[in-house]
Amino acid sequence: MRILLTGAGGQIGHDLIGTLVAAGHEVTPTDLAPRPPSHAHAGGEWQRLDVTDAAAVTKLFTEVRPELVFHLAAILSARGEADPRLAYDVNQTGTWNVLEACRALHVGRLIFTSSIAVFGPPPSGPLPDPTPDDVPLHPTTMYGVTKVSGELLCAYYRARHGVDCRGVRFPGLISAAMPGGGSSDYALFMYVDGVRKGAYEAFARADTRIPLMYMPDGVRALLELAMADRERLTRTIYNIAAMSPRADEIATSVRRLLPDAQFTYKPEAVRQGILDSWPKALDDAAARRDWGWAHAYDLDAMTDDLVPRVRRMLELGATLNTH
Ligand code: AKB
Repeated sequence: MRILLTGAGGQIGHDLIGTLVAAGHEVTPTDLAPRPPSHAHAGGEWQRLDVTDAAAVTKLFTEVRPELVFHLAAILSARGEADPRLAYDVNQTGTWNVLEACRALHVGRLIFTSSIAVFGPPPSGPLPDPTPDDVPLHPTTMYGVTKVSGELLCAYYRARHGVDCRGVRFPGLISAAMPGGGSSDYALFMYVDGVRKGAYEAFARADTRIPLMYMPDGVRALLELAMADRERLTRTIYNIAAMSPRADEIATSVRRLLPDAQFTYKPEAVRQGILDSWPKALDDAAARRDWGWAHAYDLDAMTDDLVPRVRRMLELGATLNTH
């Protein structure tokens, strides 16, 4: 199958490209920046693409003629609060441009990556715990606002133009790869700095609890949803869940493998505010029912797999900064 990825230089692209290439697909990873060295192993014919440039999106889609598109390009929550205009351009206009190209060129299927950031505390009180798919959406970030809009645009293009758009609301994703401006990054840095420095001061409180997922589960969710029969899907966008540990529970899990690692907590106002606005856990019953979604990794299984991978990544000289 001919598959095109936008935003392939990010954390999801790092693992998704390799999986698609290994499965024998003809993959075109695209991003604004050249292929990062961390993605060198993944394969595919890398192309430069700025999703905010409608003409460039149409031109590349016309050349590649993808049958399936994974739309990953996005400015995440924390970076989006620092530069809301950029977040609006990439997430809102970029999604519009990709949907328009899919409509005009009759792309078979589009996978949209939404996020728990679509949720926020409703005026009536706290979010239900766990939070189901259908609650009023009150995002507190520009990232969340544009993801809500992207979800609605997907449903609109599907109903109005027959574009087979479907998507997941991702929890915070954790993997041995460079994260990019997310509020959930504290969780990954507990592993990275736990390994390389033996210590990490988290920008979140010890009792912070949000939905998290290990990347192999996240990649599998995208592939399973992409291949699911349309007739079985009762929704356009699905909650998917795996685990919801508190920050200090992640520390305990990491210390099983790194007993000397020290974790301290110094909440930073903006990112803590974002984290507190998100659900503590997601109800993903619809995904489990419609397309058989089931996570494989709980917290300790993720830790056991991830710590050696982070070690290897650091030995290979990856340049990760602590945010
Ligand atoms: C972020 O922290 O902004 C992202 C997300 C949860 O969508 N990782």
